[in-house]
Amino acid sequence: MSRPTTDIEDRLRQALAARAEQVTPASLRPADPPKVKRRRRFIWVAPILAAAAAVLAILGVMSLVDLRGQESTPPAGQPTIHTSGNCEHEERLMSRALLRPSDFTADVDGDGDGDQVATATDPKAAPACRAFVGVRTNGELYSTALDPSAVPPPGMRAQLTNAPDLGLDGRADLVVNTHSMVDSALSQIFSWTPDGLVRVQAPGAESGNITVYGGGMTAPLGAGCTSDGSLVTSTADAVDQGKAYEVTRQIYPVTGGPLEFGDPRMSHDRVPAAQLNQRFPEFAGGGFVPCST
Ligand SMILES: [Ca+2]
Ligand SMILES: [Ca+2]
Repeated sequence: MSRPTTDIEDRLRQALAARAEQVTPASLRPADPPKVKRRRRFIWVAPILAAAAAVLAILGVMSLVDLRGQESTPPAGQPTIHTSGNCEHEERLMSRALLRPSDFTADVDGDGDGDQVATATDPKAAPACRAFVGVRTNGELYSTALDPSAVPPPGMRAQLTNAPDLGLDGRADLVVNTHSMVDSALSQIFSWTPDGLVRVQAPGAESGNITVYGGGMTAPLGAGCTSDGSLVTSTADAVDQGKAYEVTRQIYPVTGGPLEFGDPRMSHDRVPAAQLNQRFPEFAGGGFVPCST
């Protein structure tokens, strides 16, 4: 039993039937499946991303090359410098001191050629980094810090004063006046090793520093060397109301490297005051002449 239709339904059915009769195989579209039309932005994004990746890769390689260069390659023409490694300004100060023209040369490493030697002072640094001594040899720079037990006070500078060959091993040793005393040349001694300069403890002094000359008129001090390369340290006491001096000399032979001193040979003399500096030139600052070249 079918449901009765309305007039509107009958008229719609008739209209659709009439439209269906107009459809032929030629009017139908090809029976291709529907296609999804992709958005074009994906077509452009891929090359952009690829190009960006390539640029980043190139920059990355360039960056690595640059960083490696800073780590391993010193500036062109700049010699390698070996420092004590503990002081902020040592490398800069000593590079400048050793690369500028200087008249002070000595064969520090004993290869027969003179080496440029220099000192530098960092007046604002703590005592451990206050002053340095260095040598330029075989195209490289070697620096080390003065011991903090005696360093230049504000306004003063370390000064290289002598380069005697203690031990007569062909290697000049360096005597550096710290200028830490007003009336005395309180100095430190440095000697060459395969690793560079090292400070040598001077014998007979608790601090390891040595007074090259000074001490005043009543109790002068002096240091020097003998013609066979032994170290000399001398003291004198004024006697006879200043007309004469009692002089005690201690002569330390070098018994090993870099500078190892043996037991001293001691001597005592009494000399007229007027003959003190002539007989014992160490009291006048000329004591290292006998073993210097
Ligand atoms: Ca040399
Ligand atoms: Ca020597």
